[in-house]
Amino acid sequence: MSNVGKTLFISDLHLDADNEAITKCFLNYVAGAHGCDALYILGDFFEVWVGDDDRSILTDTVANALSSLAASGSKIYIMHGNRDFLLGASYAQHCSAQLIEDPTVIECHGQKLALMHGDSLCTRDIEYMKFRKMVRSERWQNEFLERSLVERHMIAQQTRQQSKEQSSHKASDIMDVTPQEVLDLLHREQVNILIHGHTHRPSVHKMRLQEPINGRDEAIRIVLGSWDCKGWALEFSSTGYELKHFPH
Ligand SMILES: [Mn+2]
Repeated sequence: MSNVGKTLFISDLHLDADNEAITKCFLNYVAGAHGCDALYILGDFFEVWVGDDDRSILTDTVANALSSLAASGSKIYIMHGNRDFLLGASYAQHCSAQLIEDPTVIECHGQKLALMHGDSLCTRDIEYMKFRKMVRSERWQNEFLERSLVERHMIAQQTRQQSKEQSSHKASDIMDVTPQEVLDLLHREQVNILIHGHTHRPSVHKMRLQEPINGRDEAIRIVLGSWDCKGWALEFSSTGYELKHFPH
């Protein structure tokens, strides 16, 4: 089946050398995606990223798979997530991909789509928002990247551990997007469709708008799934969209 005319969206694969099943699932997925118009990877592609200089069999295998997708004529875009925000231009180039900002608005089959990772919408998690602000600052990142790889891995490990412990105490609505943030984003960007990941709650949410956007009183928020026990992808084509999942 031809993939021409398809634009694909995935996120939250959390690729990790210790989880071969997900890597295999991803490699299969990419092999089956050859010829698509574009593949958008909306953050948390890798479970951890401490710098582009931390090369491994995993990072090379993934980059080669994406480069061969690019060679099939597909465009590839990568957005940062809260785990791989240090993924740099050099690795993106290795993947024949382009880094994109969060949020990014694209046009796809005549529809305007806003793309995000999703963590910036979870504003009720005040602790996390503070942490995000810190680690997204150029100063923090430069200081971090100057450390040795061993040190960087140690810090990343500690951070993940802390975040796991904190998350277990947080109410589940705190860990989800703030509805008002979603509305603000849609109005600010003047789009009726938002696609994001991060929350690991795959779904299609239809919303009624009190104030219309582009003359329409409806908006859609599509949440991608994490690849922990299934793979998830959103396919957009001229006939519409479909949020798909498939076994590892
Ligand atoms: Mn995330």
